Amino acid sequence: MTAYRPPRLPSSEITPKNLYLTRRSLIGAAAGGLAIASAPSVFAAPETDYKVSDKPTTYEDITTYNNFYEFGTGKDDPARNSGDFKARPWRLEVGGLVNKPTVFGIDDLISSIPQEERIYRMRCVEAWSMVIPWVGFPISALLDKVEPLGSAKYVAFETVVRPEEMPGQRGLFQSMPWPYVEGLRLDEARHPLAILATGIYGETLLNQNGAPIRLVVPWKYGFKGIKSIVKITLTEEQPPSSWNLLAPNEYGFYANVNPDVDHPRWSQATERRIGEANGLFGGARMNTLPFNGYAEEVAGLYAGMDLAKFY
Ligand SMILES: Nc1nc2c(c(=O)[nH]1)N[C@H]1C(S)=C(S)[C@@H](COP(=O)(O)O)O[C@H]1N2
Ligand SMILES: [Mo]
Repeated sequence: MTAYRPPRLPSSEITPKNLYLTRRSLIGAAAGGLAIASAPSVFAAPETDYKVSDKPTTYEDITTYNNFYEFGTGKDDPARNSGDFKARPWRLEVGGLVNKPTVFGIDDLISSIPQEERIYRMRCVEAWSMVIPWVGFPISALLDKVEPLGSAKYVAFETVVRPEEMPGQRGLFQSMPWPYVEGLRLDEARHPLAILATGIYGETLLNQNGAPIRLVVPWKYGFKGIKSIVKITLTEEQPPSSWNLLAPNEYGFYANVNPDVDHPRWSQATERRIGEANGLFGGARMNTLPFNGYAEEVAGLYAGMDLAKFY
């Protein structure tokens, strides 16, 4: 099997779009059972610090099997119900405990920071997973612009509230309190693996995946990946996170992928890779790795912490 590798960090360029189109048709061909003998040269990328040898999930699966409750609670709701959502123009407000609070226009922000491609394994708390070629930039690059104060210990994130465009935020369809909120410790947010994504497979992020900008933290469960962010605030206190507010015994603030700590209602020891051939037991089941396979890079962030307590 071909090794798929994201570029060495820091990388300076996005892979040209036509390469992604080629990739997509190759991945599609692979999914259809055709030979992909020609794939290695297309996928070849420089040696990297962050290797992913898994085959990327198809663009089709990544953009049609989603969690985005602002558009409904079904996996196919976000793709079906996000057509009216307007991801441009977009303002991202970054403030709180910083020297330079700033309101960024999304396209100015994107063009001011080199975009990188990162193929990451993603793991949802419901025990399914995908491998996604994200385009984006380290959160650190944004934090450097606003200069966090020494007193800042956490980063709080907030999704847009727009009931006119988001049916899941209207009346009876409301499934949780809005806005959706999330948070990271500042050192987690500063880790080079933590990115703000603006695209997938070289394409501008689609609405269902959190356009125009969303969080990606590959060693944590998917619900930390807050979408369509309008506000980022540096704080001294640990910020709230939506799923933790809703069910604190099921979803913790840390949400690190951990096969040894089960969700109260199901095991987290194995995962089902979306799009992989269905086997005898209903899907390509694989063992879940500590920190989703990124332990070498991130375990040090949690040295001395009881991860069963801080789940
Ligand atoms: N604003 C917002 N962000 C969200 C969610 C949501 O419902 N609302 N769902 C989360 C969950 S549970 C997951 S698994 C991921 C899914 O991201 P994807 O659909 O792009 O794969 O988004 C996360 N971010
Ligand atoms: Mo999730």
